[in-house]
Amino acid sequence: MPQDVCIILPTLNEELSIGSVIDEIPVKALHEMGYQLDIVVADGGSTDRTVQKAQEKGVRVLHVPKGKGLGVRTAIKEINADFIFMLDGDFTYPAAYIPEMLEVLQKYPVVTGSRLKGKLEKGALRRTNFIGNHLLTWLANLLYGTNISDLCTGYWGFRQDVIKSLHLTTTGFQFEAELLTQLAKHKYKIREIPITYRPRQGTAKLGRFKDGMKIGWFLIKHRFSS
Ligand SMILES: Nc1nc2c(ncn2[C@@H]2O[C@H](COP(=O)(O)OP(=O)(O)OP(=O)(O)O)[C@@H](O)[C@H]2O)c(=O)[nH]1
Ligand SMILES: [Mg+2]
Repeated sequence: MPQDVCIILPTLNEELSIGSVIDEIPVKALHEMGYQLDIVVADGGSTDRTVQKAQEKGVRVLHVPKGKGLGVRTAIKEINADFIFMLDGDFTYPAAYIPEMLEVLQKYPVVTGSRLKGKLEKGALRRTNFIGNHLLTWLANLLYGTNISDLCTGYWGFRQDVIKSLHLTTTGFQFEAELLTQLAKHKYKIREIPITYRPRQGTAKLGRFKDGMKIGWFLIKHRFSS
């Protein structure tokens, strides 16, 4: 029986990039591998032409509440697929790694694309984000006993039973940190593959310093509560 793969693309005003992200998904290769594919744009209320661009590409659009975490969580609840992927809609993460990530998911419950083990294209990660991500990753490993290299990556793949077993509550950019804390709590092993990270098209939604502090505080608070 063919297995299903769902790819969730969270978007907020990504009209410049969403079409290229969808075009880049290796549909043919995935079909040849025997997978059925569901591409879902989880749109948090774009006021530009993101939704129209996605519809023109013939993919499913879910209108989700604002906030990356809340948007992806809402999409996950509506999805039924053996393997669930999440990658940003700003063309920073090449979708070409999905077949390789699916191979990893045959053996591991979770796979991420690590930018810091891979290649950062010029201008892809600003110096402050680079340092902040290293600090937050170090803090996460220290507090949760994990051994990851890129906490804030936006490129994740899960077996359905795994993602649906996590207790996820965050609404915004702490979502990836919550994924890690929950995976660590359940002792799920995370496998990383090195990826190339590209500069984004369009404007960033992350409020750099403020969101970095919120992620750090989230990691600390959840380590010492219940
Ligand atoms: N559904 C939804 N998606 C969002 C929301 N905010 C941001 N996103 C999407 O989440 C992804 C990550 O947001 P970015 O602004 O790229 O954050 P970032 O990757 O940390 O920052 P950059 O390095 O500047 O790209 C992008 O695809 C956004 O369009 C939201 O409120 N709802
Ligand atoms: Mg981005």
